[in-house]
Amino acid sequence: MPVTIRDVSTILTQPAGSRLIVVKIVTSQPGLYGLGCATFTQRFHAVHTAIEKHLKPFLIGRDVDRIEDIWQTSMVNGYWRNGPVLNNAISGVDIALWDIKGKRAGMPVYQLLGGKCREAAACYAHADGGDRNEVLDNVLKFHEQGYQHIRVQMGGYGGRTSRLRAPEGAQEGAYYDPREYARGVLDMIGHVRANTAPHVELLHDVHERLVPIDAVQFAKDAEPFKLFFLEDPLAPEDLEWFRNIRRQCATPIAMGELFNHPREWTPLIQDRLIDFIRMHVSQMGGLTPARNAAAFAGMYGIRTAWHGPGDVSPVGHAANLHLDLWAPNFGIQEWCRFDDRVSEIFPGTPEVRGGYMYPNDRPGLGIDLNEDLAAKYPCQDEIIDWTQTRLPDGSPARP
Ligand code: GCO
Ligand code: MG
Repeated sequence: MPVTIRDVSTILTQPAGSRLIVVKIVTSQPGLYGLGCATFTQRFHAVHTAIEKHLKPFLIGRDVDRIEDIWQTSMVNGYWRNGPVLNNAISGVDIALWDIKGKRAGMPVYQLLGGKCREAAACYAHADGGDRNEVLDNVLKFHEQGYQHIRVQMGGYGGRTSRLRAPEGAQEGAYYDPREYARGVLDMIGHVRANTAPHVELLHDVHERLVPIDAVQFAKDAEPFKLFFLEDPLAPEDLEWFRNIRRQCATPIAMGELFNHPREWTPLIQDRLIDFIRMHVSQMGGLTPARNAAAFAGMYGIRTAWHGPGDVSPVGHAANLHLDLWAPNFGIQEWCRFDDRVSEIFPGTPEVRGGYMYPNDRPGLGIDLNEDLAAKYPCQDEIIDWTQTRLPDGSPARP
């Protein structure tokens, strides 16, 4: 008698900044349930509706063991496939089914993927600052905490604009000056590099804030600083420009958090145009496609660096960790350091010690969810403003 899906529920909670979306699948076996991450923080209502109104009726009664069949049929059940909302909804189901399979097998999910290649996943921390000295201070602080890999930003993404030259009547928005950002950040990276030991690995996130040719120049200018990787130098809409970067410099490139379709990452992998795949696992549809992409990338000498910001739930970070412990081509893991309130809502949230993220080796993902506590922090509606980016002349820019 197969164990089947008895109920599918969506837990929406916002305990600290980001709105988090977790799917809970309750099975026909008393006490057996799984958790999955479906977090698309900017469109949480849409994901919630996709799960409750479209996936749940489709899933009730299905055999929990058939993860692949459920992933494939869920992806095409609405005929049109992929996209951030549907992928996140399916991811919540997919990751929950992997959690269930691990619990049924009495094994952590990394065992189901092929077992450990490492005891813990090396993580990178986020150092920022208003000027190059403040960034350097924060880099040194993180290094003292044991992080060997540190991302350096100066004024977040796109930097801070020192002077606005917008024309009369320009629209409101989050203004930045791409070329001022590039000049300032390259100076900061050079300063940090000159004042840290060579073994301190530096990373930087361009966050698609430069026009393509300036991104090529930025990667070339950054080459002497031997970055561990330069992230999102281009937007997904400019994928063909990766060839230009690769032809002109050896700065390692990471890309993927914005990807929602395999046709975005497969060409970059096949032509070895990037060095790290950085997809947001729930944006690509869950553990099933992430495992496939990691194995495919490994055949081309490309490593993993799964997206791991504050708008991935602790369940999503746990899924990242199981992939990280297994993948022979693991690169690095982004980590955002949840506060105690979040860890209280999600018992078993991965722990980072001395720059490494450790599993707890409980069956499944090894994480749980206190729904009563989560309910105390309902998701708040908000019109996102940081993505309303504009160039100095007031024209819209990708965030
Ligand atoms: C990163 C990402 C994030 C995104 C955020 C969008 O490298 O972690 O760029 O900071 O901007 O996840 O909601
Ligand atoms: Mg990024």
